[in-house]
Formats: sequence, structure tokens, C-alpha cells
Amino acid sequence: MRESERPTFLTRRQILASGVAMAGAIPFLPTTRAAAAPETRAAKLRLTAGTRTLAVNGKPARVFGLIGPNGNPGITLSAGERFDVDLVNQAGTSTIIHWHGQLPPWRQDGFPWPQTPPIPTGETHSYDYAPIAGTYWMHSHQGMQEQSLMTAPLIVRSAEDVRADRQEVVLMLHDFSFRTPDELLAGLTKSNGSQSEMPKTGMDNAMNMGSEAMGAMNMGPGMAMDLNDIDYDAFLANDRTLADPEVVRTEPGGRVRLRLINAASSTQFWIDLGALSGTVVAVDGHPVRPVRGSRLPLAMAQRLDVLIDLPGNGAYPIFAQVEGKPARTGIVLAASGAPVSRLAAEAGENAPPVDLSLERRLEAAIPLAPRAPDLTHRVILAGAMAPYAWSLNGEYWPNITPLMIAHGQRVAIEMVNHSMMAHPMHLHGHAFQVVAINGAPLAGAVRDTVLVPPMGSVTIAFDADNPGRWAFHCHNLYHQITGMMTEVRYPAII
Ligand SMILES: [Cu+2]
Repeated sequence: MRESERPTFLTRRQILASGVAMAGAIPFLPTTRAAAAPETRAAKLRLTAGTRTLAVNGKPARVFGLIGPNGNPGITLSAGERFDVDLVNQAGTSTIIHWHGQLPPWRQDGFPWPQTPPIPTGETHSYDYAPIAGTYWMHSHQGMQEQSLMTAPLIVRSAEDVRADRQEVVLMLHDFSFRTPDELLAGLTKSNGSQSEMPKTGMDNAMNMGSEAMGAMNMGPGMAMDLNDIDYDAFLANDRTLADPEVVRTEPGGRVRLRLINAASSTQFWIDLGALSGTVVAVDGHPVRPVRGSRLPLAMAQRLDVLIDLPGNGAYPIFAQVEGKPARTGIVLAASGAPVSRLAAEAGENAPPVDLSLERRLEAAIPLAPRAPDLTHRVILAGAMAPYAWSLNGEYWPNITPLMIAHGQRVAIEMVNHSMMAHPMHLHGHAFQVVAINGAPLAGAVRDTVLVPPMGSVTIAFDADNPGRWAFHCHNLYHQITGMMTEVRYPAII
């Protein structure tokens, strides 16, 4: 029997009785102390896993949360600061938090291996490692808590960020349902064929698309891409919908570094800068050669750092539109005093499927040293909507055969997608470089999550420099939970 992964809902009356305001996100901890400057801080940073109440579509929703030392979601570290954190579990259930994209020793990675079990409620677990700078995030790796918003930004500022003196704006995306994750999963896995309530649409969702993914969709009779397994109730940007978006007041000069994080469990977005254009300078925290753009695909778990110089003292919405749908969410960048007009919750047309159009243009600012792989693992990605199950090399987690690698090796993993869904594949504990798409070599981005399109292939390479047990999985939570996860393991782990 699966433990319910969602805190129980409060009724509107209970919310009112509790005195909780109905608008916006309510951190569950009072702000009792400000974060001290790192050089004077004696104690570890405190991160609390707990529950909180959001207002979504005018209704209260009880969700999880990760609240940092200053009362806001997540953690922002100063340049050079260690990740020296006490994680306090006040969630009322056991949890374990993964520092997505960071490269700690494997026992601090926040994955529920037998050697590193989840933290029981009421207990505290300590972490201490040297973080890598960039836009990262944290999320539960326990059950499906991630869908119930046990997620938060993890921002590690660099000395260069400090020198650049740009206004830093974090935009974190979620998909939200009033149904529990268990209910959502049951809707996908019920095997009696009555999946009609699910928006599994193939060509329906794929209308009006001009992207390269059209090629994959025209593969023959009966073969259509699948998008958006779940019919969500809302899409959130910094915990809010477009009906009541966050308005970030921009500083004079309007020089912004936008840190975009797709923390959604099963949704991919197109970032739409509207009238603005921006310069992508990092993906998944790792710098790339600058690329200009105004519509940018963002697969699940990926991040983008975009520099934007606002052209005037106006108000500029930053949209994130769901692939295959008109639905969108977002925030507004607005100069002090600039009026903010109401924004339509839907775009005029469906967004195309998220694709590799940006990925092909990316080049790592700091690529891997040239070297032929010592070892290449080939991994077949497979599965289907009915029955709903997803596999790697025909195996379903936890019944898997680890991919063995050895310290010092240059390792390549060729991921070949035999399914009609795209899979955002994430490797723990290592940053990899994208070195081929559909067999064509490229010197692509260094990152931690890459999308493997339907019937396509992507090859990644990395240096095996972090011995341990590491999860390697699709970051669509429903694919992962139904099997699409394996282990990359070094021998002789202690
Ligand atoms: Cu997947």
C-alpha cells in the first residue's frame, strides 16, 4: 500500500479559521532570523521540509515545501560558500531531498539507497559539501512528493555573478493538480482501457506545430507523439498562476539575470519572453557560449540562465507555455510604478512540442577535454501509454542491472528512444556533455538533464570522477515511478 504523498487538504473554513491569508504562498515558518553574512555565520544553514498552504484557482491547497533560513523557499549561497545545511524534516512523513545537478559525495546526494535511507519525520540530517555555482534546485526523491511541491530553488552565486551586478530573478515552474499524486498515477496505470479522461492526445495536441518535432510525428500510420500525460488544474510560476502573477519590480537600468527552473513533475514548457529577447548564458547551471532567443524550450528538471536588458521602464511578462497546449503561466518584470495589465491565462495557439532546437545551438563554455570514451553504454528507452509503463533496456526499477563504470574512465551513454514520448534523462553526481544527437556529433552543452526526443537518440559523455551509486532516470515523475530508472555504479562501493 502506497503511503499517501499529499498532505490532506484543508477546507476553506479550516483555512479561514486558522487565520491563513487566502492569497499567495504562505511560508509555514515565521521569519525569525535573517541569514547572517557567510563569514560571520557560525551555525549551519537550516532548511525545513514541511507543509504550507497555497491558493490555487481561488481554492486552498495544502502542499509540501522547503523553506530556507530566511523564510523563503530554498537556499541561495554566496560565492565560495559551502553547502553546510541541516535539513529538518517537519513534513509529517519521511522524506529525502536531492540537490539536483550538484556533485556531492554520493551519500549526500539525497537518493533513498539502502545506505542512505529517507529521514523520518521529526529528525534532522546534516550535509556539508563544496557546491558548484549556478542555477540548481532541490526536490524530494521520496515517492511522488515532488508532485506535491516538495521542491525549491538552490542558487549558488559565483564571483562573476557578484561582479556582474545584475538583478537576479528566479522563476520556478510547477504543474499542479487538486488530485493526489496517487490518484493521478492511478488514472494513468489503470489497465481497463478507460483512459478517456486522460488528455493523451497524440495528434490532437500536436496540431499547429512548426517545430522539428513534426518530423517525428509523421512517422507512419498510427504513430503519433504523446504529450502531457496528466490533465493538470494549474501551472504555477513561483507558486502563483497568471490570474495573480508575481510582479518583480526591476531596478533602474533593467539589467536582469533570469534563472528559470522547470520543477514540474510531468510538464515541459516554452519560455516566451514576449517582446523581449534574451541571451542564454548557462544551462543546468553550466555556462554556454551566448545564444540569443525569445522562445526557449525547457524540458522537465532543466534550467536556463537568461540575461535580459529591459528596453524601457515598462512591464514585461515572462511566459511559460505548456507544450501542446495554450495554457501558460509566468511572472511580470515591471519597473517601479509601471502599471501591470491583466494577462490572459492562455496563449492564442498551442505551443509545439519541446524539442532539441536550442540544444543543437548550444556549445559548452568549458567542454570536456578531448578524449575517446573508454566505455560506451547503450540504453534503450521504451514504454507506452497503455499499459502505462516505462523501461530502460527492458528493465523496470527497482529490478535493474546497474550500468557499471570505473573511476578514471571517460564514459559515453548512448540513449536510444524507442517510444513516442520524449524523455528528459537525468544523471546524478556528474555533469555530462551532449556529444551527439541522432548520431551526428556535436560539442554541445555540459549539463545534467537532456531531452531524448521520440524515436531519436542522444549521446552524452562524462568523466567518471565521483565514485558511488548514482541514479540515472527519466525526470518525468510518472515515467520514473513506473520503472524508467536505473543505476550507474562504480565497483567496490563502501
Ligand atoms: Cu520519460
